Amino acid sequence: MNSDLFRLDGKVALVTGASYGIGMAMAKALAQAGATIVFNDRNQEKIETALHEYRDSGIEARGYLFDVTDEKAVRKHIDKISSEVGVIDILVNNAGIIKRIPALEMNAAEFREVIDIDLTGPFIMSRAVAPGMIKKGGGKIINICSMMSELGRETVSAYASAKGGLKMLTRNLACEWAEFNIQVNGIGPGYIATPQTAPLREEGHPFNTFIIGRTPAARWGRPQDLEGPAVFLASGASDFVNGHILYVDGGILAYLGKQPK
Ligand code: NAP
Ligand code: GCO
Repeated sequence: MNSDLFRLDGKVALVTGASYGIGMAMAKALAQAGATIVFNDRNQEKIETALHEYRDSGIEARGYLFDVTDEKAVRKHIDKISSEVGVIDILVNNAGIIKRIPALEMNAAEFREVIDIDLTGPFIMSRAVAPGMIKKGGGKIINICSMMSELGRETVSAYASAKGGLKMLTRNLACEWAEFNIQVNGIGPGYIATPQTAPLREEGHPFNTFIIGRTPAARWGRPQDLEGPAVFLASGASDFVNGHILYVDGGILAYLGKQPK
């Protein structure tokens, strides 16, 4: 096997929402594999803080201020990145939000906001970077899906609808863009310890015990658990992988649940 199969030297990788959490962990891994890292956030202060953290890790990342749902701003910044850094070879659609509200209490505006960021945002981003990838002869798009791409649970109807849709957007774009040597795949993390899940991990929160019991690996995932899967799907090692969602869940989706003793 070619030992450079997992190397990303000379590649430009844009990871959305990578000022902390899962996005930053994946971005650091892509950088260690040789990629030049670009990321965005909606908050300049968070971008500045993240740049220091990347620099402390020996990574000269570039941060850009734009919202993934703002099509005009996205197109403007993709052009800006192309001229300032280079044409994007790897796009990781990581930016996302969740609203944990029972469906009977959620209003349409709250539902729409989650769909807009978690599903329409990845479409806008993918649509903006694809022309450059096509001109360049190919590229990699990685959509960050979820357990909720496959399973439901109370209070996350908008999020599950978005992440289920993101799974199918991944498959559809994979079908449309494979002829251009663009591989579109997904990563479906299990329950990962980040700011997004912090409310579920508070001391004594029943969900904490529940998730440990629903995870064969019997632990919360760490952002670092996603580093290898991200490098794999961003690299030449996955050139014949199209439309696949790689679940990184400690076995949750394989598990009916702890059997009674
Ligand atoms: P997080 O800690 O909440 O971080 C989300 C990131 O996305 C933040 O940097 C956030 O920036 C950014 N973002 C949100 N909306 C944005 C927008 N409209 N435009 C640009 N940036 C935006 O989340 P995480 O836990 O790292 O999760 C990252 C991704 O993995 C999400 O798509 C999430 O759904 C998915 N995921 C998470 C888990 C988990 O257990 N943590 C499991 C499966 C999937 P701001 O600070 O500006 O909001
Ligand atoms: C929740 C959690 C999950 C995780 C993740 C699981 O409230 O159920 O936030 O949705 O974020 O998506 O894969």
